[in-house]
Amino acid sequence: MTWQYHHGMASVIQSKRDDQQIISFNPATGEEVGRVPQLSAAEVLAAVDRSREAFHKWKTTSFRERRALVMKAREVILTQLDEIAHLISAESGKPFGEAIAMEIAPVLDLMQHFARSAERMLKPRRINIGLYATLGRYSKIVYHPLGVVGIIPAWNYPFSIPLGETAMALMAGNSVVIKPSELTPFVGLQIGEIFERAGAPADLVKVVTGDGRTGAALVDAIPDKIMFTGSVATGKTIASAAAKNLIPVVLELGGKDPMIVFDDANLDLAAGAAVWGAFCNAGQSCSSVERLYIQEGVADKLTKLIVARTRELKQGRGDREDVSIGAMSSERQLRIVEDHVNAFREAGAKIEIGGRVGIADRGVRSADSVRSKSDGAIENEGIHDQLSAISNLFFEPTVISGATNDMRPMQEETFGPTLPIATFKTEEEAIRLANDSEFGLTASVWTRDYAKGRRVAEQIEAGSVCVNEVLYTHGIGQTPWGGFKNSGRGRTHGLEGLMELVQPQHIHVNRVAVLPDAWWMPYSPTAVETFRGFAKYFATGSIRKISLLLPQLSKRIRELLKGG
Ligand code: TXE
Repeated sequence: MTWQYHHGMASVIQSKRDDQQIISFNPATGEEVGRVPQLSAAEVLAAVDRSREAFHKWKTTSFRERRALVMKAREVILTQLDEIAHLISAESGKPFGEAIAMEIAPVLDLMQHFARSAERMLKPRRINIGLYATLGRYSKIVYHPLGVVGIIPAWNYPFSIPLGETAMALMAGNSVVIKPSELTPFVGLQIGEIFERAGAPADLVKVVTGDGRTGAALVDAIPDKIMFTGSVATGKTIASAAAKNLIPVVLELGGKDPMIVFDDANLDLAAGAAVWGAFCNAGQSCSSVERLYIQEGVADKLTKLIVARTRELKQGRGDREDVSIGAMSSERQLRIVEDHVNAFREAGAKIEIGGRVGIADRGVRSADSVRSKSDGAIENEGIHDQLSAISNLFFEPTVISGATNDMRPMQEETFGPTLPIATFKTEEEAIRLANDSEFGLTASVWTRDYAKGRRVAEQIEAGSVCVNEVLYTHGIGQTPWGGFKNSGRGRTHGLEGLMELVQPQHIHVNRVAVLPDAWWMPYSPTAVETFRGFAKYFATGSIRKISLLLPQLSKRIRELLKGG
């Protein structure tokens, strides 16, 4: 059986699985994108075995060869730019333009950066070993690849996240097995095809499709590293499964990212940033603005600016170029957003705009048109009884005022197009409210006082904090990405991310290997006196003090030489 894109209306439920296959749907239209196999544990194990064979050849390649492959893959992407963007849009629901801006352009930049810089970043380097150097020794670090890197991404950035990690892993000399999200399997397969078209050796980049069971099988197949993006719950499951075989894991687990606006900020800019930061990718970004804290004096003004900008946004199918907000990627995610908005309402917060499932009047399609089309499609496909239909997967961009941290949705990740607003009086209160969360991925601080901005940024418990910017730093592949607290463990991107994909080896050389070391056996009263000297003089790191030890040291060496 071939697994190809398939067109035809089916349902607005985006992903339906059985034991053999996964059906991928366009969440904005209900069209079936195609079907892929649900691979078994045995098939995943075989893929990892083949990947390991590919690794043994790839690890011997030069940086030049690796660079050539990654740069060629970039070219392949550029020749298919619109096609890839449409596929990303079709499987995830995001606007086509956003797929180019937020996924393809940043990952192309990441690829060229690591293709050009990995050799320098992984160059063997000498370590300053202090006084040990006076004994004629030196140390250096060399970096070895790990082996097979298993990548388990989510559906929200189905192209840029796994592709960026793949490019970095390859530059470090590893092979890769990707298990794409069951909501976006064709985007995952596309990554494999890109490397195939770029001339990658067989099995160097493998893609295994399936749901969480396939992901679990990948962990159990004992790759040499797991790079995971997804929920805290699944992150914990993967970390504990990986621990059985001591497989190292990098976890990127989302966030509840705060944006703090002080009263001296440029409010026009802050309004635009809050709207983009909260609603980009329909809010389904781990670093999207999930909580907005505005200093009391400017809260009303900024809220009005935000509402006005939100009113201007068009929502609809991702393949339209004038659409800013697409569909949610799955019904499950839509239901979480609905639940959180209802919880805000019940807790007494005010819905300033939005708040409903469907597309508001300003949108480009009405909810009814989506509903009738998809209902018809279900009948046509004859799978009505297998798939539970919902009207559509759009949720209006929603601005909520009067939020407080004790409201449940101010603590749980929403991952949707909501912008809850709370207020604060002082700098200390803003920091306390921002840090009152189990998450700590990113944050942003808005002020014209840069010293204050940096001071506040450094007190926020988050892996990346922007001053007068928001959300986009995942797109700067040169910088490390990862979270504090429950937002994850380890880093992707940047030097720190590249270090996750290598095994450092320490090489220690004694260039004057003619005398025994004073700490060798047999021990004696002279030895013990020398060891006292190590503690008192050598361990100070001072050349002057170590010189006081020299008579005792030579006595001890003579003793060892006589004994030998
Ligand atoms: O994630 P899951 P879901 C958050 C967001 C969202 C929630 C759930 O709040 O509502 O997570 O999203 C694979 N062993 N984020 O259900 O389940 C699965 O097949 C191995 C934040 O999509 O974590 C998919 O490929 N793999 C986030 C991937 O894990 C398993 C991005 C993610 O699925 C597995 C997305 C298992 N036992 C959601 N079970 C972020 N960090 O940005 C599932 N998978």
